[in-house]
Amino acid sequence: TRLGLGSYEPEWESLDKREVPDWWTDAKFGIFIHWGPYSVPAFTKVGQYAEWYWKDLKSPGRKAHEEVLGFHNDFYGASFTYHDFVPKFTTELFDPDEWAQLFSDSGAKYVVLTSKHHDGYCLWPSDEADRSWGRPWNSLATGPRRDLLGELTASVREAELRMGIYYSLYEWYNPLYVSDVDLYVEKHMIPQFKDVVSRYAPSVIFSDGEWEHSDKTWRSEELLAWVYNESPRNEEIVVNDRWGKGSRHTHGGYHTTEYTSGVGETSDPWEESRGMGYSYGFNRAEAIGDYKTSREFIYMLVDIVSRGGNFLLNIGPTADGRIPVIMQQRLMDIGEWLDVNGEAIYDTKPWLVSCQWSEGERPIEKRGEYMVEYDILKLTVEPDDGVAYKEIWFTQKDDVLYCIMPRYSDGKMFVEDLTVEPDCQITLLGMKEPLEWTQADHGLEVDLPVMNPNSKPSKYAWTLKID
Ligand code: FUL
Repeated sequence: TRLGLGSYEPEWESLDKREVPDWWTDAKFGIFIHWGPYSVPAFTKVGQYAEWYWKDLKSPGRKAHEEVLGFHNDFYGASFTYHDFVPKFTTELFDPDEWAQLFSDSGAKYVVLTSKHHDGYCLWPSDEADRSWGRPWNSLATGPRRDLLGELTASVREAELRMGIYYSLYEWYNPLYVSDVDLYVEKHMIPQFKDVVSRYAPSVIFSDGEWEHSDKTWRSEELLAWVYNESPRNEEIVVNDRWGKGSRHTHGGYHTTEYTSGVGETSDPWEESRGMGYSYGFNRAEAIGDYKTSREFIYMLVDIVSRGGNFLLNIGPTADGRIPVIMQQRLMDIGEWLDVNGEAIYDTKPWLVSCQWSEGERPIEKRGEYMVEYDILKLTVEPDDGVAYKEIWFTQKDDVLYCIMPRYSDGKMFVEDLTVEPDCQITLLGMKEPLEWTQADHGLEVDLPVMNPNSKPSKYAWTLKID
């Protein structure tokens, strides 16, 4: 059902026939970046998303309104506007090559940067932004005085990763949007979108902010036909499913889940995105306890991949252009793990089941407005406290089955209900010697070498390769 290049009609019936290119489903792990003037105040305590600062400030009735307003007035003063943050968005320490190196070291295969979030501020020199806002509203003319998107795109490609953009369809306070959405789409959004896609030729478009209007209002079919038929990287370009009110999961490309771990997701392909704490934009009010650990991110990645998804892990750089060291550390740990175990992640497909449970059903924890999370750590390191825990996640590639184990039990590992060919070879990724194994009636028993923690081939999780 894959149509040829250049042959899509501006209608969902035609557009929805396009399959998500394989490179993306094979890549499994990407880095999301939320960065903009909101990285200056970088604040919310009762809210979740610090990149919503402007909206929280202006909207009585939003959960974080009182808090953000109070903080803003006390610290910056009531006459300080959101626009006044822009000169403080200085990015002087931004080194795109260093960032790209870090992303490459993390094992990620693609990067997605906010070209423009809901505040309308552009990280590239967008004429449309300046015109419709009636003031310079881009990072080359103000604040950083740099084409942040262009610089990062070049470095990311140099590091041989794919580069993508996040693009918000709506802009909270754009004068055109607020007064006449059709005019906004015609005069501002469509030419601006085509400009950013033509200039930087992204491999991924993460569209967002679609929920206030229908796909007809956004003219999404027309945009996507252009993307698929005519945009510079149209052969490999991947888009998500945020193109019109109520049409997620129905139209466009891959399905986006957000702070849900993709729980219950069955449709293929899909991608979970989330920050390292509770926010996408950097939140200075978060402390160490708000951040997930490296162990948790590695388990999340494995868990998502075992269910056929991709993981787009978000970082929030600071206004002066740093990636907070704690975020760097998480990324380095994931990369170290993938160095040894990546074979069981990249280019794999889900197996017959995603995991083997010790007992019971997967418990789900609900938290906050958006989040559906299960406490992946509790489930896996406390085998004796009576709750169900994941013993093994599965992935497969060609004729190889990978069993990824969050706990390393010296001596024996048992894979329930698994029958293998008598001549199969079983190894532990990162070690050369094949392992001894026995086929029992009710499953496969593998002898795991007794090792002290420092000589194990990786930390946090280990992979049996059954070939
Ligand atoms: C949401 C946005 O409103 C958030 O700020 C964030 O960008 C997330 C990825 O998408 O819908």
